[in-house]
This record gives sequence, C-alpha cells and structure tokens, in this order.
Amino acid sequence: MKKFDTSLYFITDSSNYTEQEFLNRVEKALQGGVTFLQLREKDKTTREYIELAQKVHTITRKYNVPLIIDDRVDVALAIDAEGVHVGQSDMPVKLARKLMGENKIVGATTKTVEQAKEAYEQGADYLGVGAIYPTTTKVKTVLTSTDTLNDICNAVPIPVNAIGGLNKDNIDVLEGIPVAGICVVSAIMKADDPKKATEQLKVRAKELNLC
Ligand code: TZP
Ligand code: MG
Repeated sequence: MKKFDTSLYFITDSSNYTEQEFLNRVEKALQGGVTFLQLREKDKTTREYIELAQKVHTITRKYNVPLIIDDRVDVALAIDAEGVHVGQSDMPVKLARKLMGENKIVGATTKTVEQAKEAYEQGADYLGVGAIYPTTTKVKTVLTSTDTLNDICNAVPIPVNAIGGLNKDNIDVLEGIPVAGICVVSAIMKADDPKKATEQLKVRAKELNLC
C-alpha cells in the first residue's frame, strides 16, 4: 500500500519568476509544511521541463515530500518522480498506470462521479476535484459544486482533494465534506511570504478538520 499525504497539496507555477526565485518559493512552501507537490509546466520544452523537475526533485527529497509531474509520464519516469497527475484531456489513467507501474502515484482530475469512478477503476491513487471557485491560474476548467465534490468523496475509496481558487479565507466552504485535503496554486505561489502562507493554510485546514 502506497503511503502519502495530500492534505496540503501545492501545485507550482513557475511563470513570472526567475528560476532561482521559483526554487526558493518551492523550498519555502516545503518549510511551511506542504505535504505533496506537483510541478505543473505548460510552456516549457521537454528538456526544460526535465531540468527544472530534477532541481525541484532535489529539494522535495530533502523534505521527504512526493513530487508529482503534471501531464507528462515521460518526464515523471525520466527523473524518477514519485508520480504523475493526468487530466481528462491527458493520457488515460489506465495507460498512465501501465507505464508508471504499480509503485508510483497516479492522480487524476475529475469533475463528475462517473469520471471519478472510472479513474479509480483504472488505477488512480487520488483525485483532484474542482474548480470549486473561479481561478486566476491558467487552466481550462469549469466550476464544480461542493455537492458534487461531496458525492465524489463518498463514491470512491481513495483520497479526494478540492482545487480551484482556494485560500485560507474561503476553505470553510469545504467544512463537513470528507476531502483528504486541498490543492492550491496561487494561495502559496503568489503569496508575499510562501512559508507563512503555507503555515496559515495548514492551521485553517486543521481547524476545519479538512486533514
Ligand atoms: N485545476 C482546476 S483549478 C486549477 C487546476 C489546475 C488551478 C488552481 O489554481 P488556484 O490558483 O489555486 O486557483
Ligand atoms: Mg493536464
């Protein structure tokens, strides 16, 4: 049984930062208590994606936090990342699982109970569900209601994380829903102080019993 903790899942976005500033922010987030980290790059060449992933992996290893690569099974395998995350337009979970093997983590984005059940049956280890709120992060998505999120949590026996526009001041909307945790980009990536922002998110998520 793979053991991992998605309670405070940080998804990165390196746009608008120099590489050093980006890596510093990643490390600050890890110091603040991020439990799971996804490298999400949309505009990099394969070579650039791999080189950045190797640098991020060196940092996440120090904190014993799994590194998940967005979309790219080849990049995840090339750098021996702990896992990959696929969306509905990416490689199907079944094929991602086949290529990644049983010991790696495969996560999937789902927006309906049907998609969630299918991803679980195909071998997903965890799900991301959203967007719960509108997001300023570059992504093609539609809003998912908290009722649907709740239904998905109850429909599959794997961890389900909420995503989309979440921050310490609005995650109370998730109270009472059996999520395994929250996924955030901006709330940490764009914070003046990523370590403090992470710590504050963690405190609030704990207060609300979200993790
Ligand atoms: N999938 C659904 S919303 C989203 C993704 C990748 C982006 C979430 O970013 P933010 O900045 O936390 O709203
Ligand atoms: Mg994707």
